[in-house]
Amino acid sequence: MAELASLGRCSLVLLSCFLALSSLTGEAGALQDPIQLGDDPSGDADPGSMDILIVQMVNNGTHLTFILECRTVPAPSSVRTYGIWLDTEENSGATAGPYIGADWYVQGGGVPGLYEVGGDESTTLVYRAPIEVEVRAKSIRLSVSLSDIGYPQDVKGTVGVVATTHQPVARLRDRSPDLEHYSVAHEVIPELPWPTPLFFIPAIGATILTVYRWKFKQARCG
Ligand SMILES: [Ca+2]
Ligand SMILES: [Ca+2]
Repeated sequence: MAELASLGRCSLVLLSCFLALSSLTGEAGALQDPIQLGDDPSGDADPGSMDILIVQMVNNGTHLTFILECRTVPAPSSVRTYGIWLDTEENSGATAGPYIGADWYVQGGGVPGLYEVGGDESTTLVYRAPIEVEVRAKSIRLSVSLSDIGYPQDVKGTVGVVATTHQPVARLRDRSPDLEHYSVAHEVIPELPWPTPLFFIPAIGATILTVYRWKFKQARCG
C-alpha cells in the first residue's frame, strides 16, 4: 500500500515536471517566430529595392534580427544602405535625422555595423560592433547582439523602432513607418536567454531521477 502511495506521488511529480517542461519549451519555441512591427506603403520609394513594405523582428535570446521586406530584392552596397534606428534610452540620442531620440543605428550596406547615435547640434554615428547582414528573397535581415545594445540593464520599458533606406548614403529613400515609430514592449525581448532551457532540461531530468530513486529506496525500506 505504501509502495502504491509512493508511486502515486512519484507520478504526480513526473506530471508536474512534464507540464513545466512543456510550457518552457513552448515559450522558447515561440521566440523563434517573427513579430510583425508594421507595414509601409508600396511605391513610396524608388527603386523597388529601396521600397520597404513590411518590418519584422525575431529574437532568439542572444540576437535581435530585423527583417525588412522590400518591393524588389534588396541590394546593399557601398552607396545603398538599409537601417534600423532604435530608441532604447530616455532623453538621449539623435537630435536630427530620420528618428530624433534614437540611441542605436543598425546599418546593412556601407560599412555594416552597430552605431551609437548621439550629438548636440548635429547627429553623430560612432561604430560600436559588427552585425550580420543577409539577403533572402525580397528581404534583408540585420542581426545585432542583445549584449551590444546593453540589454537588459540599459533598455527602457518600450523600445522605439524606425526602418530606413538610403541611396546614396546621405539621401533618405524610404522611412517605415512614414511618421512616428513602431513600439516594442520590453517583455518581447525575453528575460530568459535561449541557452537557459538547454541547462534546464537536463536539470529537470536529474531531479526526476533523484526523486524516483529516493521514493524507490523509501518504498523498499518501508
Ligand atoms: Ca515603402
Ligand atoms: Ca515609407
